[in-house]
Amino acid sequence: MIRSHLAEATLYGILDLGYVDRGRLFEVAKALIAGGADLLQLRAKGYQPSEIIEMGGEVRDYCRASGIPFIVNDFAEAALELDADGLHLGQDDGSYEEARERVGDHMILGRSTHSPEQALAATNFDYIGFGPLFPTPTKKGRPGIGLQDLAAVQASIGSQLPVFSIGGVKRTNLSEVLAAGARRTVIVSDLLTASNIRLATQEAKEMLRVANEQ
Ligand code: TZP
Ligand code: MG
Repeated sequence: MIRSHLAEATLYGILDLGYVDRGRLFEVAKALIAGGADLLQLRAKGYQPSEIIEMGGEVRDYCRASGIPFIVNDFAEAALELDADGLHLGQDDGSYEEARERVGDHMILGRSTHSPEQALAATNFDYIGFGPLFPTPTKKGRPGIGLQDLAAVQASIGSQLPVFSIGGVKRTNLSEVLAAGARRTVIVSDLLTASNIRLATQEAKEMLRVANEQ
């Protein structure tokens, strides 16, 4: 069952339409997966569910063939129609119970959290994102929450569900994020804007592998 892949997942890649043109989605998905991304999310802010459904099919098929969970951001309707493996919800996207009722028992449900309180309140989800650690153009207008709470959140709930650090994480600061207690991370812009996405993904994955070996 694809949900069990989560336990081992360390690097979460996001196909963010703010960085990737629609016409390049498939090519970029292939590069992220070739580089070692363990999960892939389709994040298409400003698009309608119908457009997300239209653009997601090819990526979903490739993820499925590669054994990589394919997660849809924001829209249960699009996740269901695409037969996605998961749905990612922000703090304003409704409760766990509503979402679970809507998508059924098998879909992975993820939640964005921005404070230790929100993280501890989200343990019924299958995974959480915790951040943004640093201010980031990918999520404009949100302050960075810093690294100081990462270790405590990881220690208190990290054995119950995967905690992915997120927000301004780059290969150049990943060692600092790992030293602060992160075990898993989302990286968006640093991978999507790299001149070689596959190699950039490999570099990040290797840093995560080494940190998790210790
Ligand atoms: N949620 C919190 S920060 C963020 C999201 C979707 C964006 C992360 O993108 P980047 O480019 O890795 O900072
Ligand atoms: Mg949302």
